[in-house]
Amino acid sequence: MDSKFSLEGKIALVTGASYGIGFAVASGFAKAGATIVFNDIKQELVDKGIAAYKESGIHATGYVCDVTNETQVNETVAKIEKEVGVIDILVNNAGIIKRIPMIEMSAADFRQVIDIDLNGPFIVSKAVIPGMIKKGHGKIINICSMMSELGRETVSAYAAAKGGLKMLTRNIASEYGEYNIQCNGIGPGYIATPQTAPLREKQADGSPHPFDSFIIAKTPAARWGTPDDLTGPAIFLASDASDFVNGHILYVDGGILAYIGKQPK
Ligand code: NAP
Ligand code: GCO
Repeated sequence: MDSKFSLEGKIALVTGASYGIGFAVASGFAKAGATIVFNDIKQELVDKGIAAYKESGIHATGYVCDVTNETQVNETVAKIEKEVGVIDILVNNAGIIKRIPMIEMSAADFRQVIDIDLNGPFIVSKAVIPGMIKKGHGKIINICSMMSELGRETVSAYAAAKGGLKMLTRNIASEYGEYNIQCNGIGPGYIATPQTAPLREKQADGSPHPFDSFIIAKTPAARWGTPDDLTGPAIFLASDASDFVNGHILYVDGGILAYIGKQPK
């Protein structure tokens, strides 16, 4: 049974994986036997990422690549295929959020979030799928969100992008399933990373951020998730154990989507 969850001999590309969720997922893949490749938009971040992986005993190969730049993505995928090998597992993790009330948000800001969080996964998947078809197998994991299902104030662009990413996941599954490519999503709940740091900042008087208290009340597990909470589900979706799972969004949220929320005291 263990071999079904092994990633031995597999090459995994995780986008935006110098730190945060991408770094944790890639580190989990490495411990399951995969060869790790990642990208980030700045050389200094790629260098920092390589050093961080090395500190964890992981040899990772990093490339500077902006997932919204199709020329850069195609060149980087070709370089990876030449220098490391054809990609077996792709995790579309790179993403940003801009928290601005919709009627105050510029169209440029809205477009930038859609570009990175939705166009990026399209561009990278499009570059990687031909190699997977040639190889006769592939795993694509799109990092979705609670906002693939729910809205909230100030995150209109992000919710639109992550809702679209859920449907892009289902469409890749539909269009390429016959080539033994499985495309699924992971929908993390609220995870403690730099992206959510502003939502957890202590107040001036040392009390918790109101949003922090809100999320604890909305999560049955009564805690924020950690990036490590995502590694097991990601290994499952990247491994042979999920060969008949396709087009599924696996929510790893401590139960948020199942729960109406704790009654305020
Ligand atoms: P993070 O800490 O902000 O890390 C995001 C990573 O993506 C960074 O390394 C960032 O690099 C990179 N990136 C941004 N734009 C890029 C681009 N154009 N090309 C390549 N790389 C780019 O975020 P995170 O919390 O780890 O989240 C990772 C993914 O999980 C995102 O898709 C996010 O939407 C999703 N997610 C997060 C949570 C959560 O609670 N944290 C929950 C659900 C889903 P730079 O530092 O250079 O910008
Ligand atoms: C926010 C948060 C969320 C999380 C995540 C939840 O401002 O509401 O950033 O969007 O990042 O996407 O699944």
